[in-house]
Amino acid sequence: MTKPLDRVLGARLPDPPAALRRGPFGEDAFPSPLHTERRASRVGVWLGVGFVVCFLTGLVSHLVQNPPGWFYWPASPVWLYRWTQGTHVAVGLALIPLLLVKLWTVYPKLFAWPPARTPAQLVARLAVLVLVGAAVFQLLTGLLNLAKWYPFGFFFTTTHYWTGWIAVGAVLVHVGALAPQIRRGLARRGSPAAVVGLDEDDAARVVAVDEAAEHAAVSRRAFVLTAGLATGAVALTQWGQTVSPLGQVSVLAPRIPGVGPQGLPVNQTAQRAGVTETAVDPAWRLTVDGPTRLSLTLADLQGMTQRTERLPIACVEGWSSNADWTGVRLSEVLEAAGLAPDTEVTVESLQTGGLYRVATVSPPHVRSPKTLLALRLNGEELALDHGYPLRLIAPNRPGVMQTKWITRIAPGTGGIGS
Ligand SMILES: Nc1nc2c(c(=O)[nH]1)N[C@H]1C(S)=C(S)[C@@H](COP(=O)(O)O)O[C@H]1N2
Ligand SMILES: [Mo]
Repeated sequence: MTKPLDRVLGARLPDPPAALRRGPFGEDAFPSPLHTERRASRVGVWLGVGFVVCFLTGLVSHLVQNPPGWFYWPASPVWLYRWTQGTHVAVGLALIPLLLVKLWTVYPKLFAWPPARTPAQLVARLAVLVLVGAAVFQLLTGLLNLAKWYPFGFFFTTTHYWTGWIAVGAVLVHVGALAPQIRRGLARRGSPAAVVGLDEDDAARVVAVDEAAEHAAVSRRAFVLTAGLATGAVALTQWGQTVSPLGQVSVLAPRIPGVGPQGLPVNQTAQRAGVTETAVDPAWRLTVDGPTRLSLTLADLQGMTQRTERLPIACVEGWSSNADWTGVRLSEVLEAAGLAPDTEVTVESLQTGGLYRVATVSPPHVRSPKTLLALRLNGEELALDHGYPLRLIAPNRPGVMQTKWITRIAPGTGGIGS
């Protein structure tokens, strides 16, 4: 066989030190009938689909929170973001066992020497390195974010977003570079040579390896079953964050629907936001900076027409929960201040720091009759932790943009969502 890379490099690559090729790093460590192109390709398809789903749903979430000029995000259906973000987190978690399974099926290849025999192989192996690195990084940081544990020194959202692009790019290079192997692996049994132009030797080798694996039928079935169960179990523990009956099994879900003050989980508490005194101060007012400047007391707001809407809080961390919210329509408050009922506005919290103290409400959401400045939750006055005295609740919007402890509304953009 010709070895173009060897020619470029002059001599044969030296073997790596024997000390590094021992135990789990040896080429023949963990022999298994499951180290086949067939297994690797099939698991790879699921993994690839999962990563693309995570990428697209993640992109949606990023665009909603950092909308460029061309981006339009509607106010209905009210459950859309709840669904895309729930999918993002559930699929991401299910990918963790799936990635481990995939690494297992290709284990011997990770330590193959020489690392590449052709430039194409070199690209493919470098892509694998980037791919595995980015995939592990995404799944790990995503998982830690769910647990609200930030041992890393960077801002989660930005890093997770950009690494998503790297991961998806590496998936594309990987699939492109390994297209023949993947096609072979996905082909019906018995016809690998016919699928791509393999030479006789390679074809015979692939058939032999795959047949040996297929004969280990119990092992194969057990493998598929175990991988499927592990992946499903992880997904289930996450869906419990959204589907109440599953709350019981949601060991990986830090928040459970129905658990929290007024039957709703709390993300940031009033204590941590530092608003325990300002929020209950009788001097609290809602200021609206319109042509008519409004300064409304709690009683003023309670005296306006009250509306009730059933809307979810859909946190970017994947948990979500429906609740009945009662309060005044944002558009009606703006109209009272002389602002058009679809003016883009910024809502501002009593909170003095933090990334989510200010948020932009874009025209589709300002216009929506379902967008409320809520005073009540599930039939009771808002709990302090849920944003007393006044919070925003709008349809089809990430939890981070449902600002609590509101004290001021002004036209224009600011904070998250602008
Ligand atoms: N002022 C302010 N509002 C905020 C936050 C915050 O940190 N500060 N957190 C947001 C996040 S991340 C979520 S998920 C929702 C959760 O609302 P809840 O705590 O009432 O369930 O509130 C949002 N509103
Ligand atoms: Mo959130």
